[in-house]
Amino acid sequence: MSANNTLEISERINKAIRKNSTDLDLHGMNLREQPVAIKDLSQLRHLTQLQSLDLSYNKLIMLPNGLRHLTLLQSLNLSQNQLKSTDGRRHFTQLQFLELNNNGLLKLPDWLRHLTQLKTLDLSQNQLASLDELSQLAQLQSLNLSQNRLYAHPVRQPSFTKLAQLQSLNISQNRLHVLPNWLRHLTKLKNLNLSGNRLTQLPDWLREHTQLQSLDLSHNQLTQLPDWLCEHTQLESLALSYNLLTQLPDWLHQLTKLNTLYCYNNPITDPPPEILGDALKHSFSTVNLEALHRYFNQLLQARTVTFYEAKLLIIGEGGAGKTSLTCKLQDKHAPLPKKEESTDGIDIVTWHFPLPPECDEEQYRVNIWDFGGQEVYFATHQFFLTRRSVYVLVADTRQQHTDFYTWLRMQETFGGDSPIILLKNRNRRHGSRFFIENLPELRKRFANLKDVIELDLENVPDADNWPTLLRNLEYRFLTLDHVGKPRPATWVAVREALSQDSRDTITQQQYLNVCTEHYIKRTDNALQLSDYLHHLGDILHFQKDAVLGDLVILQPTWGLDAVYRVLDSETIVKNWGQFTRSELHTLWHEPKYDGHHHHLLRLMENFQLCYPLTNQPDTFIAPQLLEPEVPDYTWDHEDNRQLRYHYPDFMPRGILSRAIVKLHDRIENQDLVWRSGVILNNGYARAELLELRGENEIRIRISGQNKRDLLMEVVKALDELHLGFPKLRYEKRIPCNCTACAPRLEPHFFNLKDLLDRLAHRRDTIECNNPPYNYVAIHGLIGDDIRHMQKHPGNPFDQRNIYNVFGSLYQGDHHQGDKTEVGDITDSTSVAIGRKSSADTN
Ligand SMILES: Nc1nc2c(ncn2[C@@H]2O[C@H](COP(=O)(O)OP(=O)(O)OP(=O)(O)O)[C@@H](O)[C@H]2O)c(=O)[nH]1
Ligand SMILES: [Mg+2]
Ligand SMILES: [Zn+2]
Repeated sequence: MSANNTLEISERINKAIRKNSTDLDLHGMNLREQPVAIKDLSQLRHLTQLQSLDLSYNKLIMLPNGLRHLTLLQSLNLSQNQLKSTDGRRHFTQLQFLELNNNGLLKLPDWLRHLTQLKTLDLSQNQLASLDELSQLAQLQSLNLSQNRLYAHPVRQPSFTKLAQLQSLNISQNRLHVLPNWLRHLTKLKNLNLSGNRLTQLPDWLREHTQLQSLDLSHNQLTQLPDWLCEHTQLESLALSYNLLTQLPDWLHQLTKLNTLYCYNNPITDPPPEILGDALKHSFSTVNLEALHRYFNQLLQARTVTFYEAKLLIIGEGGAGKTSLTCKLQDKHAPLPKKEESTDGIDIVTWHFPLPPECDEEQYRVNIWDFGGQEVYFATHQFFLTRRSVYVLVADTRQQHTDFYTWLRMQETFGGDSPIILLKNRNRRHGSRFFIENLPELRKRFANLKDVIELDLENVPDADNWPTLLRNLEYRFLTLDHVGKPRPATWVAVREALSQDSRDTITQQQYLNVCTEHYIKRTDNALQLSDYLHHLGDILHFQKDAVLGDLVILQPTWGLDAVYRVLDSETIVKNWGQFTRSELHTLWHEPKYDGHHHHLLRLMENFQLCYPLTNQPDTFIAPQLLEPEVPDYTWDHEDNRQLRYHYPDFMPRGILSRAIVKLHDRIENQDLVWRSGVILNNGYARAELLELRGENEIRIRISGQNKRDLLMEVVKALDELHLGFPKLRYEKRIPCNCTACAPRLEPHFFNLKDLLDRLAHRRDTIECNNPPYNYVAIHGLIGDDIRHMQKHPGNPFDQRNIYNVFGSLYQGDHHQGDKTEVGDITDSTSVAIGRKSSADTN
């Protein structure tokens, strides 16, 4: 230490003493000797107000003695000295910032243990191997251990469980081959510098460190990044330079906060160099993340995966064992449900089964819809009998009366070509065997009926046929048409995101946002996907509905439970289906329904389950629950118009109650309506609609003036309803008006289609079926119901006419006589109706 130096040191210290300073800077003063020998340094003890002291860049080998009096010291810089070891006990109890870097420390000073207020500690560039002294520093936020001799000792590891505040840790350049275990507990870390070690992989427990905002992995020997890193969505900066990576993984685009990415000096081939550009040329250049996202985006869109997901619908009479089957599919050892646990409405659960190894995915996801078997539900259930699904019809063998024909007709009507497995439950080996007498006939008639399996669900998993049932089910699922078809990979990402979402509902906008996040940016694509998921039973989204279109129901049971709750309500049943808005508030009292009552009501209206009374505010009727008894009413039998809808083999439930909902504002006095009939009144004419289940018919009579207008209104409503049953066979029948029939209450009825066929073949008359078998003029039967004749819509030069008769479209040319049915005009509802009724012939 030169004389000059000594002078300057004492001057600075004395000045600080005079001024009662809080700061003192003695850095780079060449302080070298044994501090006890420096008189001036011992003066430090008078600086009792000192809060900040800089002794860096000197040649101290021990701490100056005077320091121990500086009890208010908050910041102490001792970096760049030669404090090989540090002596004694010191009590810097207020110390918050301590720099001990670059001192050649072999061991941490013992007094570090007591620095309980310490927030920042720099220990870099020493020769430390052990860190035990740090384990009590509960306030520590930032710790620099760069350039030491740390190694991951397998046994002797400090416990850092108390370092809960630590946010920044630098352990770069320590020659670590693996990360030390003590890092595991530091899950609050935001900044972690691991660069310049010898890491070949990252430990799985680093997955928990999801708060990380910056992670420096540069200068290691990583060959690939672990996939779980995609969960570190807080990451803003990621340094990967100087490793052995060949690929940047596509999940990087999920790190939406990432703004700085280094990848210099890696043998990366994917993405190609064109995408990474400068980032491969200079160590200081970062990856252009926008370009990278675009690249991944395109890749994702081009990439397709196969979707393995479908709906299983379990139908059958009450108590047949539907829920039992559902339980056993999910867990073959599950106990059977109790008798009193009859299913309310519909339960939806998922079941997974493993896929063969050659498939893209590991598991097939089945959404099981377990339908309540009580009769009151049947009309409503129909809405959920979807196509492109697998069905199981469960029959209890002890009940001989299961009407297989009706069940199978219903399944065919609503399920399209979906396969159905018939499960004969409770088929005790030694009990009474039951046979389905007409099974061969049923099989012939119903192509959908694929397998018949006899089983005792009670004995599952030991029941003989249980493996057969599983095999059959799996086969049916794997051979569904839509399954295994490639879909954009983005769809899977969205489906995953939605199924992770625990909310019951989200808005359409929120749904679109989820899609955008997963690179489905166009609204039409997003809606196409929601339609698909709606079909799979994953979600409910009635896109086209004015009220419901904005709501994406992520948990279908959220909506279904609410709807069935109304139909099940004792009060509402007792009130013959009448209820008020305030009763709904009581029924839907849970917070999950808050703010959604209008949606749920709309859902019910959408399913044609209820209608509002026009003469009583906030009051509704669920027509399925109306009084069964026919009320007294008068009817004028003079000069009625009649039309009947006949269902030759199967009449679905609820057609009339749904027609009532559609036509509710015409109901006479808003009260002339009962479970199987209604009287409509438009001020000129009255219409009587009756549902005769025994006859498989809806019968319509009109009396009064301008009968045709009201008839057309009724026909329009019914035809629209039938559009929902593409496989339903029905015919429209019109009464004969011959002299023999006219006076009769039960005239002969012609099938409208036969009449039109005859006209098409230039036959203007038809023979009545009642004696004396009069010939009747067809134009007289339907003449004024030919609503309009128009030119062929597709070709203005085509002179042939289009007839619309009771909603059925025909085209014909009177001069040439070649009248053919219109089947290929696509864009009008009435044409579609014509096509439906033409299915009668098929
Ligand atoms: N002993 C015996 N009992 C059975 C068997 N299958 C079902 N059960 C019982 O029959 C009762 C009705 O079965 P569920 O599975 O609830 O019938 P479900 O078809 O779901 O009935 P709903 O939900 O009312 O339509 C329950 O108490 C079952 O435990 C069987 O194979 N053997
Ligand atoms: Mg059940
Ligand atoms: Zn007749």
